[in-house]
Amino acid sequence: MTEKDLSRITILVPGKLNEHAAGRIRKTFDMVTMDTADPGKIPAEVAGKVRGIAAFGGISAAFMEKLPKLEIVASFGVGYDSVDAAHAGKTDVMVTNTPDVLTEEVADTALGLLINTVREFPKAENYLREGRWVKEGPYRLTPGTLRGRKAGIFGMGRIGQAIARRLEAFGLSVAYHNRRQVEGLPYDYHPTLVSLAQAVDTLICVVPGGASTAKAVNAEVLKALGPNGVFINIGRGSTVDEDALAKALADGTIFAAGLDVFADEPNVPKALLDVPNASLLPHVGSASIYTRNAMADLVVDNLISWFAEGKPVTAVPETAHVKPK
Ligand code: A2R
Repeated sequence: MTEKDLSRITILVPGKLNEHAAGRIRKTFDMVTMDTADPGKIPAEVAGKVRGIAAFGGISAAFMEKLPKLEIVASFGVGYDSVDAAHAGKTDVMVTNTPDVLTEEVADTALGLLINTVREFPKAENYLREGRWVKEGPYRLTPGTLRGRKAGIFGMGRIGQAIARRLEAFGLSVAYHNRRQVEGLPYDYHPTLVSLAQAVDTLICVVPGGASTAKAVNAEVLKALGPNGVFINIGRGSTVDEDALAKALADGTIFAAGLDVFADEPNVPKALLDVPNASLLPHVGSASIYTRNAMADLVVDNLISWFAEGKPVTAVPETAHVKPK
C-alpha cells in the first residue's frame, strides 16, 4: 500500500492524544477527532468509514460496536486495561499497546518515588524553599532509609525486571510474586502476594490493572508488610484498596507509601492527601518528552504496519490471532 493509499484510511482519535502521535497520523492518514470516546456522540458521517482508532484513554465494547469497519485500536501506553481487548479479540479487531519503549523510564520513576518516600526529599526541598533551613537549621534526620531494606516486586515483567536491576545496584535484596515463576531469574519467587509481603519490607507494585489484580493489595497484604513497610505503586491504582491503604498509613500498620497511580485519576482520595507518610505523584511514570515520543512513534508504526503490511508491531495477547480483513 502506498502513502497515497494510507491517506484514504480514516483513523479516529477520541480525546487528547500526544501531539507527536497526532501530527504523524494527520500527515499519513485521514484523521478525524472527537472530544471523548462516547459511543453516543460519534458523528454519523464518521462512524461508517473509521478503520482505525488511536487513543490515550479507554475504548469500550460499545464504542467499537458503533464502528462497523473498525480493524485496529492502537492504544497509547503499555497498560491497556481501559480498552476492552477481550471483546476486540472476539470480534476480530486488533489491539496494540506500547511495551518496552517506556520500561526504563518507568523503572527510573519507581526508584525516584521510592527514595522520595523513604528519605522525604520533596518535603526537604519544600523546607529549604520556605526559608526554614535558614531560620530553623537542618532538615530533620529521616526515620526512613533504603539501607537494609528487602524489596518485593508484585509483577516481575518487563518493568518489574528493570526495577529489580536498579534495586540490586542499590544493594537491596529482591523477591517477587507473579502468577507464574519466571525462568532464569535469580530472585526468590513467592506463589502468593501475602507470602511476598511477609518476606519483605518494601513492596513495589507494577502489575497490569484489570479484574485479576483489582484491589489485590488489601488490608491483609498491608498487615503482612508490617510497621516498617513501604508500599510503592507505579502500575495501576485499581490494584490497591485505597481505603485500606489510607487506614494502614494513618494507623501505622505500614510505615509509608509512594503512589504514582490512583483508582479514579485525576482524583486523589482526601484520605491519601491527608496522611503525611504518603509521597504522591500525578501519574508521571513514563512522562518525559523522550519516552512519550517513542511511545507515540510505536502507536503510529502499529497503524502503518497494520494497513501497509497486514501485521501490527506490538499486538496485545488477546488479539494476537486477529488477521487483516
Ligand atoms: O502473572 P504472570 O506470570 O502473567 O506475570 C505478569 C504479572 N501479572 C500478575 N501477577 C500476579 N497476579 C496477577 N493477576 C497478574 N497479572 C499479571 O505482571 C507479569 O510478570 C507482570 C506484567 O509484566 P508485563 O506484561 O511485561 O508488563 P510491563 O511492561 O512490565 O508493564 C506492567 C504494567 C502495565 O500494565 C501498566 O499498568 C504499568 O505497568 O505501566
